[in-house]
Amino acid sequence: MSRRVIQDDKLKNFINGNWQEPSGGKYTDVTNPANLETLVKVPLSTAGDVEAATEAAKKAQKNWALVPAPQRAEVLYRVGMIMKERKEYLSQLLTMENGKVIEEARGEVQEGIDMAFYMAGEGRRLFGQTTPSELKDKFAMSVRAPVGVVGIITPWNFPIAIATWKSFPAIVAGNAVVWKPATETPIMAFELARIFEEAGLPEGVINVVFGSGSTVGEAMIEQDTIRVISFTGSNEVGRNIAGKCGQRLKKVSLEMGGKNAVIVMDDADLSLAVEGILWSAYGTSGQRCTACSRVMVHESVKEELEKRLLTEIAKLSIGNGLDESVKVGPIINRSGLEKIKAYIQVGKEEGAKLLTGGYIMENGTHANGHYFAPTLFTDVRGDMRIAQEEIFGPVVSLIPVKSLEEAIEINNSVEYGLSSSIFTRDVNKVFAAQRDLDTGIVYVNAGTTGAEIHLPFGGTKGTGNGHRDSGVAALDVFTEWKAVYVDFSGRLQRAQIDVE
Ligand code: UN1
Repeated sequence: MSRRVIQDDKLKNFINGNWQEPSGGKYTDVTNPANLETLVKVPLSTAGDVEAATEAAKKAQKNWALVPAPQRAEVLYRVGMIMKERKEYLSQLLTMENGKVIEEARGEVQEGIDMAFYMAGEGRRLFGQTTPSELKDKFAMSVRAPVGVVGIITPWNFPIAIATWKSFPAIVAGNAVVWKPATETPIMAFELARIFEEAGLPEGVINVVFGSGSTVGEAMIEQDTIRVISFTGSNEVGRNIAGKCGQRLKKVSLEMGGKNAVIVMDDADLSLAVEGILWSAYGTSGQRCTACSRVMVHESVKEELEKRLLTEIAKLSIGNGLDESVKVGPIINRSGLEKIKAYIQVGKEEGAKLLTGGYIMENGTHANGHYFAPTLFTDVRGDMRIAQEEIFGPVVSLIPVKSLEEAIEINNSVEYGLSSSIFTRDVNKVFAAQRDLDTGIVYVNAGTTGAEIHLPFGGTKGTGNGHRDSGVAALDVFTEWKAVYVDFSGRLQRAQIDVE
């Protein structure tokens, strides 16, 4: 399986349709977090490589923008078809480089396939508006124009899905792309670039430059030709990008995580709530921006929920995600593990009660990978750090509450606003919650994960800066609105003046 990805054991950049070594000749290892095996080497590219990619994109974009959008879309249909044919192959590689269990890897690849077909459909829409002019014999409309060259920076936790959320709308709208994938998970980027190549995307329309944020990411910001940066990753890096892009009047779209909560009311179907919490908190080992990390539980069902969660957590099998029976895979790397461990200490010091987990798994086969035991704290207060900060691991804090109002207030008290959920059978509570929960995504009687690609993905406050990935809203990031007025009166008509 891994042989096919190896180009002399080293991945190459994809610039102007050519597979190229990084100009500085530097590489770093890509490690399977489940067993610490080296999979391949990934380039650590230079600013010069970014410049070459940007030049190629600039040249290619001029012609690409002139290809009718329905034809641009056909490339995406072909990309979707190839991804579908290769779904199992891609999923296994994804599990190897990222660690997520194979069932979830298949789900992520499917998310990319869905995005291909959805955005291909946009090739025959890309709707603008026509509207009456205030003057006689004059026509008015708005159209979406490509921005030009766009930069995308994608994370390791959804290395193929998020890449499709950003690159597909950019491409169908007539842009060319410079893409920096996360160095932890470059294999999905390599595979997707190959698929674009096979699907017949003209050279230079997508360019992949592997490397660090501090070199490749910064160089992308420096390039004046790159007019948009679309980034998913940490809040700290996102703020840095936003500041620098702001100075350069560069459009920037950010998605930077969450501190997502499930609310369990006293009338909830508790079995369903337990399933929803388990799936959205411990699935992907908690390494989703949308992962559930807080549960506001009505005090009257708190003990019962604790008991049921503990029973189910004890049944979770933890290990290499290629094994179909495994439910929880590894953490991406050592520093991820250490960060989670540090938060356990913080939680204990703050007075939270640790019910289970809380440790790095270092015995038996777990010693060969980066595994963290699924963890449950209870008697947590909404203002504790473990209930406020993003941990990005399999750690849940149960926060007892007396009412829906209190739960909503605690939900909204964090810096982030990505996803939230409520389990209740009361329709009044459902509608009040969907109105008052200050997050970009709200679920009713489901966990906090599992957004579908044809709806907007993103959030409020520290989660982003007002833009959305996926859905039709993604087109707003990668297009400029152009207002077009056609005067067919044959004389000079002055708006606001020559009106009767
Ligand atoms: C992410 O973690 O950044 O809604 C993406 C979900 C997935 C995407 C998560 N469809 O959980």
